[in-house]
Amino acid sequence: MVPDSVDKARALLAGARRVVVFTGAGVSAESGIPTFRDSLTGLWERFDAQALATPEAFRADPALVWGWYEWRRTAVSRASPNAAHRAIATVEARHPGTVVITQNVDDLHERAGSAAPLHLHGSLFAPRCADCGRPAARPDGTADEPLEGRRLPPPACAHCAGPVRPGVVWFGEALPADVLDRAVEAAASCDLLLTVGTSGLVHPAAEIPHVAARLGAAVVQINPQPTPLDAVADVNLHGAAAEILPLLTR
Ligand code: BV8
Ligand code: ZN
Repeated sequence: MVPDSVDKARALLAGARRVVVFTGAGVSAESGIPTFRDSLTGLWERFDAQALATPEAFRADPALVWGWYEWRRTAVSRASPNAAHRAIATVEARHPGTVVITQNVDDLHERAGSAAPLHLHGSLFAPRCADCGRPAARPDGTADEPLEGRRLPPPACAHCAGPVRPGVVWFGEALPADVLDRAVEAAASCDLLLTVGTSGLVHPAAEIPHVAARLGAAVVQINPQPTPLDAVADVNLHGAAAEILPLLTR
């Protein structure tokens, strides 16, 4: 028996002209990628976010931070997209003009068939020089988990020999302005925004669903837990993305 809220969400999707799908770490949870805030698996529980996801941390201990990101890149490379990523690619195929906006730094949307997701927080696969900013070679192979601080010295930039850093947006760093502008523009002009697997706590990304709601879009949230985005959601589907999203695209 499908709850009527799923029927309502399905009807909103069927009638939508311009769809935005906004995703967070929860959409990759069923691919085995730990989220940031869930108990037990949350990445931050095992490592102190402020100790690793800031420019200061990288300057203080580049090998620890590079080691952690290489471990995460390896985990993503060994993972596969799940039914949620595939259902999102189905939405894009059925609704031309759909824009996928993700806070995630993995490439699982792309590997599931999403054409060009907007990565608000960068990517594990786009390292760059911390000094001159030039793109660096995409690391290949696999790095073991840095056990309690095992360090991997970052590669040196081929151009200026500076340290190569992960191509992600750290706390205290500005989001890429062009990407954020395109994301806000998409949210402002959509008539349906699906927010999937985000705690809605990290700004300015967390503003995206609010922009859509303020400008009249319907908002459907998919998350097993309540979040601050409950306040703007027209439909709240409490459950796992890999279970619920395929119900919407059936
Ligand atoms: C900036 C890349 C200024 C790196 C990340 C006080 C108030 C407001 C803001 C701030 C504040 N204090 C400080 C700030 C600013 C700060 C911020 O927002 N802090 C928060 C924590 C309060 N923001 C910044 O620093 C940003 N920059 O403000 O710069 C500036 C301006 C101009 C010039 C210079 C500077 C930069 C923020 C970006 C940080 N980088 N990631 C990396 O990945 O290592 S953030 C990180 O958190 C990830 O990107 C992650 O995606 C993101 C958000 O988390 P979620 O994706 O939502 O994941 P989370 O684990 O939280 O939640 C998962 C959800 O999934 C849960 O709700 C769970 O219930 C659900 N779930 C679980 N399983 C499933 C599921 N859902 C569906 N299905 C399932 N199976
Ligand atoms: Zn350089």
